[in-house]
Amino acid sequence: MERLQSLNEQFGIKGQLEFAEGPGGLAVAEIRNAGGRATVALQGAHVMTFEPHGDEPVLWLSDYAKFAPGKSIRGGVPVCWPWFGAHASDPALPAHGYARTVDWQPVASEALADGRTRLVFELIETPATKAMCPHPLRLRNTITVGTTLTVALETTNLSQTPFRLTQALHTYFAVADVRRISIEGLEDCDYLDKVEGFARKHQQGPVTIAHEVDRIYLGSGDLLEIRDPGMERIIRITSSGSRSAVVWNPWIEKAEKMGDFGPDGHLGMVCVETANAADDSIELAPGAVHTLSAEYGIEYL
Ligand code: TA6
Repeated sequence: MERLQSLNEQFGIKGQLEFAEGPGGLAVAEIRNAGGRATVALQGAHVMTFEPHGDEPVLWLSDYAKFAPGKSIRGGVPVCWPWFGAHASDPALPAHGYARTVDWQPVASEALADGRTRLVFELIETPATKAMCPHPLRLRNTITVGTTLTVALETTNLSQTPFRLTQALHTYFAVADVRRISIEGLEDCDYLDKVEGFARKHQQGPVTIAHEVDRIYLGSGDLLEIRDPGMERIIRITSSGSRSAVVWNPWIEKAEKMGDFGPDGHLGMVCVETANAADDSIELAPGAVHTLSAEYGIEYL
């Protein structure tokens, strides 16, 4: 692929960052350094894998994920933008927007002094994306890899009129057995329960999973933790630019219907999504910039 050669000449970092052909022929950026390693598909600027050096993967990536142009990848860190969930007025538009299924362009790379590797992508607007969202916007995704992974989504309103944005880092985390984990940090938050028609409820204690869970938590803080006794670790999620968090596990029936989880795939994953959703939508003034970011790290129990 000539494109890969050109990308490596422009943004490659010897021994740290290389562009290559990935699964399904998708172009990927392979990042590795003393702290950890990650693989990022250029489609969707989609972090597919991340593991700190010598540790188990932090992100879950389905063994049955479909890697094809225009198809969202089941796992990793899908970018939901410029809307989260169903489009507010046009049901024909794709759920979770289009950012995760279109091509992005690397625009900068850097070997940081602290040993981490940084790669910046910008979404490539096309007539198809402009047809779905005519409002002039710029979207960048800055990915920083070391012993932790940081994903920072920066939206700039390029027009003279305000834009209302909803979005999420729809992150899939690898767990030993979802039935044994607990998610801490959402205690006493209200949430909208999508499984029960978006009924508004109140979270008592840590979140546990024993059936389909699909909840938008409101007023969430900037530190959430997934306590996983099976892997004897805590996954720490430190966020900024977000006051809402989504917790999702499709459970058995819905996972089977989706077709890219595989047998019992739902048991090894949980989505804890850093979002601007529901009441937490963002009104972007003309020229304004909003950054939604999350840092993922682990601590052993
Ligand atoms: O974030 C949870 C959710 O909105 C669920 O309702 C489910 O639709 C999930 O996202 C996955 O959506 P996808 O379009 O990636 O299959």
